[in-house]
Amino acid sequence: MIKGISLLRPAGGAAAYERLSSFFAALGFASGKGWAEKESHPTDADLSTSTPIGRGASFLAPLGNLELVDGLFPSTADVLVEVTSLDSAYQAAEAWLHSNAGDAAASRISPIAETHWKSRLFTVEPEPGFAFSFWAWTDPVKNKPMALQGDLSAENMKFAIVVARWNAVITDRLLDGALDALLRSGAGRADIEVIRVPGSWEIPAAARTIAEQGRVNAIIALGCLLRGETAHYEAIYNEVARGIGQSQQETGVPHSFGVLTCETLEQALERAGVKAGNKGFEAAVAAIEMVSLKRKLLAGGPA
Ligand code: DLZ
Repeated sequence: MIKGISLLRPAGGAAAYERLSSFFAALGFASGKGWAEKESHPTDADLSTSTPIGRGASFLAPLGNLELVDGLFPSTADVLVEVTSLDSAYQAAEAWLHSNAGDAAASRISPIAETHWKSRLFTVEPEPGFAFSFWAWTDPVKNKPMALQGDLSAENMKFAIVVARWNAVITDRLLDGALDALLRSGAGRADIEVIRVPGSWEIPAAARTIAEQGRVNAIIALGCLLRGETAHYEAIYNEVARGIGQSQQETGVPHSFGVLTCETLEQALERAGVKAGNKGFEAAVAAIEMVSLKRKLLAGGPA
């Protein structure tokens, strides 16, 4: 199995080795392990003091490729470095040359130019005789796999919000957050049902009944369990989470999980809109996205 590819260049002396290493570090390459080979001195107690007879500085890129070219060559240099932002790479290369190449700086870097292969490129010579071409696609999403994902429009979707009355000071805020998300995403008021249940324990049963009726596209479960004040907290929490998950899997109706599990009331307040966002809002957004994604998946791809 091929594992990787290394392009080796003699740096032409220790000073050039150090300069080129500093250039690649400045351009954002991750450094690899490198190596240093020393002459063995059986009498030397500490080999680390002996001079290396050879050393390698390693610079890593996420992808490598050995490319043969026939005919028109795509660049000036034979090492091509693809980057995500060519302008940032250019700035870094210019700054490095400015500090390290003195008056020769301007002559060692070409302007950025369009290529004949839908990209932009510049060539830089950090050390005389060592030219590297940096490039990026003109179309930034070229060659990137497009993810299939749900949209965040709630138009033409129906939702049920099942909300526990226990710890209402929290769950009312979660409900406000969920309604805010749905309405601002285009859901109609008539397309949102709010179902109140006594406590979080009762959420799965109600959610299941609604899901089986098929009258909504998604269910948003909202509750708040406080560890400090809940006997058998773990048992209740596990059962609520399991029941909501099971209802989702067995009915095929997306259920989003907005049941807070906190140590204290203060912590719950933070997650209900005071400091750390509103989990009701987040659960509603997740529900919208999952309805949209489900529609796309069932349609066999992006709409
Ligand atoms: C009983 C109880 C306790 C102690 N704590 C909570 C809680 O922190 N959060 C919550 O949503 N519900 C709690 N409950 C109520 C149970 O969920 C359930 O409603 C009752 O046990 C009745 O079945």
